[in-house]
Amino acid sequence: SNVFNKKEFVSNVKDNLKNLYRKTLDEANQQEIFQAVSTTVKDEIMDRWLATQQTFEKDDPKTVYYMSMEFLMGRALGNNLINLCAYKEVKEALEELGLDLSVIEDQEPDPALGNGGLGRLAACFMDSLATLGYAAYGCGIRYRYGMFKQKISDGFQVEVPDNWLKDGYPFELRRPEYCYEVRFGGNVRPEYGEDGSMKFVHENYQSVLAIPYDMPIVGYDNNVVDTLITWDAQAKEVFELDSFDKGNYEQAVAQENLARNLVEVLYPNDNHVAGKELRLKQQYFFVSASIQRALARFKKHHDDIHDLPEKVVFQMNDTHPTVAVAELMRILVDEEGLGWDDAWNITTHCVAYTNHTIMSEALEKWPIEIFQRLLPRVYQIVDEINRRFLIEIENRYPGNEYKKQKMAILWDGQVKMAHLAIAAGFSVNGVAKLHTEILMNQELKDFYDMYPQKFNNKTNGITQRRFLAHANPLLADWVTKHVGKGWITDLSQVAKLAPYAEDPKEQQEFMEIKRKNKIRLAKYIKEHNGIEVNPDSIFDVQVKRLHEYKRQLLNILHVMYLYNQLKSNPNMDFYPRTFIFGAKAAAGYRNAKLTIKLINNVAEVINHDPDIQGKIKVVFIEDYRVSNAEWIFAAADVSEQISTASKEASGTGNMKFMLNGALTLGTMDGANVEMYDEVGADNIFIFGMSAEEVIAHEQHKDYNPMEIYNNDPDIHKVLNQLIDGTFSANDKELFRDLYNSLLSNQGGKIADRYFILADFRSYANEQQKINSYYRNRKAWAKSAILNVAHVGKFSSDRTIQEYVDDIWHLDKITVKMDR
Ligand code: 26M
Repeated sequence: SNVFNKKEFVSNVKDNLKNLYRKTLDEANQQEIFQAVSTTVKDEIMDRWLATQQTFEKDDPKTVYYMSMEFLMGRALGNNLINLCAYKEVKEALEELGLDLSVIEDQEPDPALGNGGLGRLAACFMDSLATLGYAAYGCGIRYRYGMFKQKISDGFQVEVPDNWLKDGYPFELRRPEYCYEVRFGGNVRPEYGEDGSMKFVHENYQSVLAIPYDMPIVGYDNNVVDTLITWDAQAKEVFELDSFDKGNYEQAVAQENLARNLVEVLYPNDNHVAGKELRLKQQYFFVSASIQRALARFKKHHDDIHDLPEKVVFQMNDTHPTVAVAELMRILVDEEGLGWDDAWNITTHCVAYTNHTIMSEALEKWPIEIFQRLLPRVYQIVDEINRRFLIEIENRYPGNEYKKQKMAILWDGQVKMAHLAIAAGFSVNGVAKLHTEILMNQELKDFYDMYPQKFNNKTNGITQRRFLAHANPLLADWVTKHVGKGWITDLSQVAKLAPYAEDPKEQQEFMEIKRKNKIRLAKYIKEHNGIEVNPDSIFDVQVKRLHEYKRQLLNILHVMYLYNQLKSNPNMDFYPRTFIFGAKAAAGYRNAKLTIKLINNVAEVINHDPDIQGKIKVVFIEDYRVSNAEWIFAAADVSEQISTASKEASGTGNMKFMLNGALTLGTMDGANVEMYDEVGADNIFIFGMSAEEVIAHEQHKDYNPMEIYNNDPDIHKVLNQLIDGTFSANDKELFRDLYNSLLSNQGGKIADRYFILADFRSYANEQQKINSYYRNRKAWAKSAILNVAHVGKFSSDRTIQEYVDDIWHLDKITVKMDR
């Protein structure tokens, strides 16, 4: 199907340049051309978007509202062209004008309205929902500033604001006609009617207007375009400002400030809660607006609110939007006039909750004082939910005060958001098999005992459209050549690649594709880091947020160890290796930032040491983000997934590497476990303690890293190099905190709490196996191809179909278009 007629496309681009900038093609710069091309593509999307909306109107399908504080979308232009099946056509049309599509794509800012895994998962889910033909709205916040840009200065991370909207964003549509009011603060007063009735009146509040911006989510080759709603905040206009009325004026200024602050910036923490009041404001703001919009849509077709669960489901992406439970109750009780039981019955059939972490520092607990002051009426409702929940616990476990303490929603001066989500949600899911088991047997055991039927697993997935079709066109074509195009919407079809794994000619072709992708990345590294890397070396990659549990420190300590080995034994068996890192650290996370500095200092020393003859290179890629991730995955030989077992709920980067034919070096954690099951022990490198062993050590408090340090001379030497100036000649003390974190208990944190030293030897052993295995090119190629062939399960299409079958029960839609 020809989406664009080339001639027409070119003439539309020229028209758009004229209309947007009053310029001809020769006069326009690349950014202007990007805007004009994107506008042309958006116009094409518009017809499908309209047709999709008309289908919604006609068929009234059940709709999921995916509620998330984060959507880490990445660039839209290339992805939209892929899903419109127009990428090659447009690329050629532009070439005829002397333009390079990849240069134009590079003009687009990465919309980075998310931190990492959780936000990127939401983006993959939207892509799959549209591609599978389900009615879906993503609901989030239009942050003025997304995830910060990372600069590396003297080896340290510097955060730079991400002003992604500065040139205007072509793939969004402002919809002021669908605005809603959201109220904060004030007090609640009971008001009695003459008939003896009573209602609660919220007064003296501040309010803002929530203005939606719609972004199109283009399904693959099916005319379906779903919508990501991001909410902007605007002050309500205050009329008749009497110049003598100081109170009114101050009120108006306060509301302006509130609106501006609300959506100013994404909190750049990943798996860590800071408990900031503004964060709670953000949560309530987008949740309230989204629920209002969902109810308004529902009411266009229905007049009995009791039917809501048949048409609407709210999926809460972690606890961040959990205030939705109380907000929906508030609207049903206060505005729809329902009784409590009626409202509770509806609410608990409409909301479902996904848990993404067991890290205790990531559990959201709000001080009651803040919650009550900010959301007085919502708090009353939470209080009543809690009161009734405690009665339910009492009925189930009579006299068991301990259960009540552990499970209460309000306890110890705090609102526990996970408990609220589980008490109200009809579904509670983890994001990988192991993670869900840990939830059921450890972290949420009390809740599982009480509500076993709510718990279920939904192993994460990724979209092959972005992470293979767009990221790696060479491999995508190779796959298509062998199995046809079906994999683009049905990834299980890559299983048909398995026979080719044994074929020497295909092995060679595969390795040549990998080599070309490594050259592409090597150029990027040369341009951005000034470092020459050898495309014939093993590209060993760890890219993900920087967090102690993800153990980038284990990786770099091992690099130091290899360096020591090679220095003392220059002729040892060693295949050239390029260690590639990319990671942002939360701005206030000291050990994470210090680890970045350590990686950069180690790189500086090793990359310039002539003794090792360029056999090891260390590269820290600045500003790791969705757009450069696509190139990095395509070029990787080894994928480092080395979290302390039990800590990484799923991981999704692991799947993107596998899709691109990298071999995983990992622990039995998160979805690595299922990748191992799919690909088989011969094609993956597993090391380290099991989740069970880790949890046992945590419970028995019997781990002693000092013993390892004292008994293993290689480890001893590496740790000492943290404090002897080997990698910080000017300041021996620079890395003292990292050294201490491994060897001594400090401030409630126990020594080496992520078991780096415990796993070091088995990690080094697997790394040694990789070294030998890579020398056997055929064996390596075979394993790499088998990784691609067995990745089928890890498509987000599979994940979304499971959500639909087990939780959401959506209707499939078909969008017809006469063209
Ligand atoms: C909370 C409060 C205040 C500020 C920020 C937060 C916060 C933001 C993001 C907390 C956690 C956040 O993300 C957690 C996350 O990304 N979890 C990851 O989710 C992925 C998708 O399920 C999993 O694959 C990863 O294993 C998991 O770490």
